[in-house]
Amino acid sequence: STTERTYIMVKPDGVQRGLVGKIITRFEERGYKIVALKFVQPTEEHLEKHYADLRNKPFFPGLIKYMASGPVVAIVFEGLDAVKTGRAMLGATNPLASPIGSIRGDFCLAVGRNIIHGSDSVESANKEIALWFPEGITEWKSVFENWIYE
Ligand code: DAT
Ligand code: MG
Repeated sequence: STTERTYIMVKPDGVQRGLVGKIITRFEERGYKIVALKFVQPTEEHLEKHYADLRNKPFFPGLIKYMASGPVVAIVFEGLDAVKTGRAMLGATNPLASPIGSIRGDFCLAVGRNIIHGSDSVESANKEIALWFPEGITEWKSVFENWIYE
């Protein structure tokens, strides 16, 4: 549906490297609409909730440390097929396996410094949006809607 939502986050390395604008631009240019956005320094406790499914992985402690190492940009994008298309726009988890033209395929090299997060299913998107935006999102109507959708 055209109101599907995904949780996208520019990770600390993406912020430090000044890639926030480029990343947001890609989603805006594709036709996705921002419905929530904030700049935050996440706590380790909050990130452990975000990555709860990975808690038993050997890379989990390093992942939490990296993700807490600086501020992130938390964003909710809304639009047709936002979750699946968002994942395609990110590329693969490992940047070296990501197609040229994808965000990870164009801007990074190491799996542990892959600059961006994107929800992997509608169910996890809903969980992640509730975790990062307990205050809720802001619905609005874009004047371009009839030019982006039939
Ligand atoms: P994704 O971010 O593509 O959804 P994921 O949810 O499986 O991938 O893992 C979350 C993050 O954890 C990923 O972006 C980078 C890190 N990670 C995943 N697999 C890893 C590995 N084998 N070694 C180091 N870090 C890894
Ligand atoms: Mg994931």
